[in-house]
Amino acid sequence: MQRAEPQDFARVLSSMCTVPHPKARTAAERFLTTNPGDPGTYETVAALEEKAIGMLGAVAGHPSAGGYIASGGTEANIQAVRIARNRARTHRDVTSPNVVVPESAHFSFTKAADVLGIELRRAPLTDYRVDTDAMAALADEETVLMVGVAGTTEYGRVDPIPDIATLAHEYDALCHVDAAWGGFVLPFTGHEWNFAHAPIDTMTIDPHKMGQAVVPAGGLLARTQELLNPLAIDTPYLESTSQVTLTGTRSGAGVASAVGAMDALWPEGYRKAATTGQENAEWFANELSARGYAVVDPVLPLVAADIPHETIRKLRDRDWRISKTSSGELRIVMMPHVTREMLTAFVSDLDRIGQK
Ligand code: 0PR
Repeated sequence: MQRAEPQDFARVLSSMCTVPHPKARTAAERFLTTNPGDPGTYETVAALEEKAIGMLGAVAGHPSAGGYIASGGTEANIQAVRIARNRARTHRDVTSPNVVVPESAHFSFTKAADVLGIELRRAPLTDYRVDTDAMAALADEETVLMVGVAGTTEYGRVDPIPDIATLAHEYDALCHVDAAWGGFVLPFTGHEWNFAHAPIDTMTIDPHKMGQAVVPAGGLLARTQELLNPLAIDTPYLESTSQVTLTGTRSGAGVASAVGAMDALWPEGYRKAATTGQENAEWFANELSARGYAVVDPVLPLVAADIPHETIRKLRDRDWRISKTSSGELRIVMMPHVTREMLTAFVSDLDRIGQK
């Protein structure tokens, strides 16, 4: 069978990447050779990055947030852990730091722990959301950060963010929210997830996922620009005197595309994508339930269902780009390119193959 070409999303059902908005693509092409890591030389893209952070802040309920456009959610999460570790080192003399995360946290926190030399403590979940009593039981005076996920990678669930923020501050730790995927969907739901709902300190919110920007465009937001200071290192030979980013040379294309996408889509375009995605999730979940498969109720536009491994393998052989949760469930992410027609064709293939 012919394999999908690059940028052919016709059978991609489990990815968190999507077709960029046309304005995001055009903007990216214009800025392909610029480097926001050198704002003294690339002034236009540097100004665009400020605009991008202002817009991301608006999406996250805090238009005056500080931050920068990162390479993705992994970098943003690593940097959030780094801020918390460095701050606790200077403010509280913490020498053996730990970070408390939900068991559902993305594996980028495992990378952060490894790179930064901190201990990761994983709190168990109840009904796919972190148990805050369990988080409290894991915390101590060396806890520098508590993390909540707003839109988990595997089940699209939202942790009790206000409770996590309160708990974190009781320990003089920071609170980080990972809304890498959920950030552009949650504004159109009733969930309490953002800076306006809780005194959270930092957030990951990625334009290159539901934001419909090109890859790479991740977002790190901080309640204040000063919160980024623990990341600053001197840059002696550049016009700018310090840098808070993890990477040096960065993608101007990603920055420009984030602005292009948000200019075009915030808020109505994102509202439409979120609404359509949720409708598709519920339709798809019903179709699978009607066939006797156990489905995890889709709170956000993401469906996990218990489909036999052999059936998933055969669907992959039919070129469906699908993946499984760590428990082995089929996981479909209702990204903006995933249409009802694609899902209908998928269900037909499932009917042809599926030996329940
Ligand atoms: N936080 C959350 C909640 C995520 O879901 C992810 C990515 C990250 C952080 C890390 O973001 P970056 O990948 O931008 O560094 N979750 C996706 C996943 O694991 C990543 C992905 C994206 C995988 C596209 C496959 C794919 O085709 O499913």
